[in-house]
Formats: sequence, structure tokens, C-alpha cells
Amino acid sequence: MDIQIIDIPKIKNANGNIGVIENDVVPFDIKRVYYLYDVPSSAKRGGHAHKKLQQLLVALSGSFDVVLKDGTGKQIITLNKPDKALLITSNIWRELENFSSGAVCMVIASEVYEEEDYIRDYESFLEYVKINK
Ligand code: T46
Repeated sequence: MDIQIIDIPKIKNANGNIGVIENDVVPFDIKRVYYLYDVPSSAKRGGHAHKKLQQLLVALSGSFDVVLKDGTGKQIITLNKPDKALLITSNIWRELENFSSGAVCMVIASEVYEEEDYIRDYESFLEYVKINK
């Protein structure tokens, strides 16, 4: 599956850490940054794929699970460290769940928001990946 964990460079001293994300860390040009917060522990986010958009997900605080499907396989990645980013390329179904209290999920995206880029129906996603292999 076309996912990857990327290390976010850290500047560390006795007063704490700084995580720095510059263009060389991200394998695409950054067009948008957004974040999910105040997510109830019972909530599921995502439940869609993107045709073009790629993104990095970072647990800035707390933890959550990312369930990934590419039409043939499934993987579950727990994000719980602010110096680790999950790269999700296009055509991968994602669901986010098991948010801890205070979890913040930052997303760095390759595209601006465009509803036409979403596939929100799982059967349509399976058809789409079959055709676009
Ligand atoms: C992903 C997960 C981690 C906008 O108007 N602009 C935006 O930039 C975004 C992200 C959303 N919206 C609107 C579209 C929907 O009416 O906000 C509503 C909820 O958005 P969505 O269903 O995309 O939310 P999530 O949290 O399920 O998914 C988002 C990203 O879309 C998605 O790429 O991987 O966060």
C-alpha cells in the first residue's frame, strides 16, 4: 500500500521541542493545512478516498487510529507522536477512529478543498481503483 511514515525533524533542548516541516520533508507542494480537534472518542472521521490529493497526517497531541484500504489490503496505523507523519497518497480509503481525549490531527495537503476530488462511497471507490490501476 502506498503509505509511508515520515520523520519530522526535531529541534530539542531542555525547554522542549520544536517540530519543523519544510518543503523538503513533504513530497508535494503544500496547498492547505487544517486540523481536527475536539473529536468525540466515539466519532469516526474520513470514510472516503481522494482521486488526486495526497496528505500528511500528524498527531500533534493525543492519539488516533487510521484505517487504510487500497482495494486489496488493509492496514491500521496508530498515530501518537508529533514527530511522525503518515503520508497517504491518492486512491486510498481512510477512516480515522479511536480518538483519545485532547487529540489533534494536523493534515498537510497537496490540494485545496475540492469536493469533486472525494470518493465517499466505498463501492464506487473499489470500482475506481479497479479502473485506474
Ligand atoms: C481526511 C481527514 C483526515 C471544507 O469545506 N474544507 C476543508 O478543507 C475540509 C477538510 C472540509 N470541508 C468541509 C467539507 C464537509 O462538508 O467540511 C465538512 C467535513 O469534511 P470531511 O468530510 O472532508 O471531513 P473529514 O474529517 O471526514 O475528512 C478530512 C479530510 O477531508 C480528509 O481528506 O483524510 O480529514
